[in-house]
Amino acid sequence: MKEQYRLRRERLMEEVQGPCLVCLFSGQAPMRSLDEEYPFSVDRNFYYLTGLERENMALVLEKDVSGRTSQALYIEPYDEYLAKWVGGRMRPEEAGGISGVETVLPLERHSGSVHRFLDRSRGVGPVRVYLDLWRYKEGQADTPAHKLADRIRREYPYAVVEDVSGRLAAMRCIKSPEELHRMEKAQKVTHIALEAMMRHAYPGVNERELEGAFDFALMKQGVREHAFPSIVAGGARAATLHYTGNDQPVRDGELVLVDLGAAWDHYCADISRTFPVNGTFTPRQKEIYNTVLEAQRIVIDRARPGMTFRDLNGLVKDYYASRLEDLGLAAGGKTVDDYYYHSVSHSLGLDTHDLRTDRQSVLSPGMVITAEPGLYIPEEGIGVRIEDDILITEAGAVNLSLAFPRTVEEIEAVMASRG
Ligand SMILES: [Mn+2]
Repeated sequence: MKEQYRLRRERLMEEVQGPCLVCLFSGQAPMRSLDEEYPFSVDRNFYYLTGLERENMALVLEKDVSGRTSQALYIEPYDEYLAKWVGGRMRPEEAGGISGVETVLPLERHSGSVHRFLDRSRGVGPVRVYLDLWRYKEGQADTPAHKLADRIRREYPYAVVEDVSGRLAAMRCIKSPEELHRMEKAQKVTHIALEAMMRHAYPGVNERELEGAFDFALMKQGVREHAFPSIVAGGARAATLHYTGNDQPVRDGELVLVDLGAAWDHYCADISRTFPVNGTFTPRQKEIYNTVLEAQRIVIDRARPGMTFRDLNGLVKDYYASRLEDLGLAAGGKTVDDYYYHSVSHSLGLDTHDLRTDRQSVLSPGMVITAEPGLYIPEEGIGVRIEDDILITEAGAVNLSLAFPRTVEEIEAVMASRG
């Protein structure tokens, strides 16, 4: 993997305009209460370029006036005392070994090295500092990158601060064979755990217990990392898209909608399945289920490079529109939007909602996206979503989730194998 990280850094340095610095930070766990922290989760762009997943590290890539590049990692010093409490910090040779960055320096020298570069570049013409300045929402807390951006704008007015997050998103969008391998591992462990959960279902089971059955089956495989908090929603609760209460009993005759996924080396699986808690679909449930399944089949069959996310969603909406009357859902002027109110795909990778794709984003070979149509009829206590993860290739989509039970017959067969 070391070679991969090195190539990614080199590619990024080819794309940015010199003389410049690119600075990325691994991040820090926020404090939770008193002396406790939230679990640490590494900055995904930092991880993508280094393979390192420790707190308080910084990566600096430099391109000088003549176009020569150099790289350095800044890490906290190894601490024998801390090692006895929480395990040792990484030693420089270890960090260098994983990332392939040869120069590893103490973190306290980071600020000085940024200063030296900017000071040297005074008067040579435009000099740039590239930082990850992505913010999801207004008022979001400043990251070390935002703080550094403010400082540079204040103290080095001749330097131009640029946001590098878009370039990294474009790179991360296209998966390498090594990344796909990790995504396949995430699919595999998720598949095993999902079937274990389905076999654990019985009328009256609490959603929480099903969530636990999934988690237990993951941990049995040595996996603890989830792509996102599991959704386990019985009956009408399935109509709440991001329901995570997971604490109600599922009654006999109801469907359970689950949306969950493990992560393998931070690469995510994102799967939804809907199954009858008692093991057998009613005719009406089957009718709705098969409509969603057909919508998914159409999306997976037709997805190919050049299409947009909006095109994919259009396929689902057109198909549903043609079925609404037959399903008895057109009464009272109701439309598809009353029963289907999310979109069918998002990109997937190191993050569950991997990149800032919008409806106009175009599919390219090497992208991994979800295919997840749903239909939600709360007045009938029915919510169905079927979600697989697909790889876009020149020849069309490859379903990475092919092994999961998908049809009514396959799902009933898994349920029938309960002990
Ligand atoms: Mn999804």
